[in-house]
Formats: sequence, structure tokens, C-alpha cells
Amino acid sequence: QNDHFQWEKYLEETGSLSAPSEYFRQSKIPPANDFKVGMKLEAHDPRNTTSVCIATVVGVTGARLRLRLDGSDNQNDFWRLVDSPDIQPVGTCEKEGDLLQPPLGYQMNTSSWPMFLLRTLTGSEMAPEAFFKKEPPKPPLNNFKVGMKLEAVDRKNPYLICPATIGNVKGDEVYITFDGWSGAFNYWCKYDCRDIFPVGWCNLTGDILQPLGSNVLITKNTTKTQPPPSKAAQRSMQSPQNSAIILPTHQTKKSGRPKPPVCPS
Ligand code: MLY
Repeated sequence: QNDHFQWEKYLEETGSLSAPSEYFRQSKIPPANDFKVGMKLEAHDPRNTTSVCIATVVGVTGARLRLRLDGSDNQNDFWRLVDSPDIQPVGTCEKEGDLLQPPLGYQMNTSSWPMFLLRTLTGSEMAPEAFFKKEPPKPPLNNFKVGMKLEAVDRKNPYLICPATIGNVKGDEVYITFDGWSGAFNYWCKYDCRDIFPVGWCNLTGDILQPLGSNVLITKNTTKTQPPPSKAAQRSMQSPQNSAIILPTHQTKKSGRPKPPVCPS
């Protein structure tokens, strides 16, 4: 189904383990995604998380939605899982006695907001309540270990889910590193963060798992006659800094410098 990247062979070649699915705050069976492009919902503004706005589904990818806040531009799209607590049916805010807010960067005069809201909702298709799934519970403990493989959102390019490795563990946090890429994309997050998924997630949801970056490790299986590497060599292959021999076939552009999010289309 997923012809972009095959875990099985890679796990074998690198002699690595995938992090067990119970370690993640994700449903063991990914939630169904019934949303359609054009549907409206309420979403917390990612740039101002206390405010709830109207958003439109502008894309559907695996168990995620690509969302755009009504009244904002097309340069600030964000992605949420269908079981994210950041999204809810239209009407939820009002039921709770709150007011829908204009998004940060609302392009018109604030005085036009009530009329804009009325217009944007009139005749629109609202996502049915049943499409919103309950957020799975937090696993009780951080069980991740350095070297475990997973799938993770590239936060600089949040539409991408990529093969990744736990590079470090500290208390409730894990350090996410991207296989075949320089450290420029690495990040720390809580072990129960919704941006990390077990190996096989994309294959189950139909999201596209990105290929490895091109700083590919030379592995034990390059020739048949080579003896298996020592335990220490295996550990170093899984090391966060990719300290094993690497083949830099190309350099990542502007590595180290923060980039604004890129629009894929
Ligand atoms: N072409 C972009 C995207 C890099 C994506 C890296 N991820 C997959 C870790 C760049 O080179 O900056």
C-alpha cells in the first residue's frame, strides 16, 4: 500500500527496534477519517491557543486534517489528527458560553468580524459531531529508549511524517531525530506528544511516510560476506548524531537556520 518507505528491511539492516505502540498517545487502531474538503469546524488558533476560531478542512491526509482558519491567509495552514482535542464541531464554543474569535492575522477590520462569521457559516457544510474522535489516554510512563524507531511529524514541514529515531530521553521528554537528515529538524517533545507515531502508522492510515534522507548509514548488509557488527558498532549506528560512517550525497539546504513553514502545493 505504501510504496514510499518499507520499514521491515530497514529495521533488519540497521539492527534496530521499533518503539512498541503502547508507548505512544495514539489509538492502536487509527481513527477513521470521514472529513471532506470544504467542511467547517471549530479549532484552537495555533498561534493564539486560547482562542477558538472557525476553520475549513482544506485537505485530508491519513488520520489528519489540513486546516485553514476562516478570515486568515493560505500561508498558515496546520494539521490536526481527527482525535485532536484542538478541534470540535461548530456550535461547541457557543454551547459553552464562549465567543468565536477572529484568527490572529484577521485581514479585515475587527468590526466586520460578526458579519464575516455569519457569512462564512451561512450555507456551509459543518462536519458532523460523529467525525470527531475521542483523544486516546496518556500512557502512564515514558518508556521510550534511545535507538527506538518511530514515525514523526517534521515540525518544520508539518505535513510530512518521516522515519525517525529516539535520539535521547530525559524525564518525560524524548528527542526526535530524522533518519538520513542532519540535526536541523530534530526536536524535543513530551513522550505523549501527538506528533509521534508507531512504525506502521502511515501504512495503516494511508498517510504518506517520507523516504529516508540521503545521509544514509552504511549498514552491515552491504555485502553478504561481512561479519555482523559488534554490539558497540550497532549502538553507534543508532546513535542520534549518526556518528557511524555516513554518505553525504547532498547537503540539506540552510541547515541550522530556522525556516518558515512551507506550503506543499
Ligand atoms: N526540502 C526541504 C524539506 C526537508 C524535509 C526534511 N524532513 C523530512 C526531515 C529541505 O531540505 O529543507
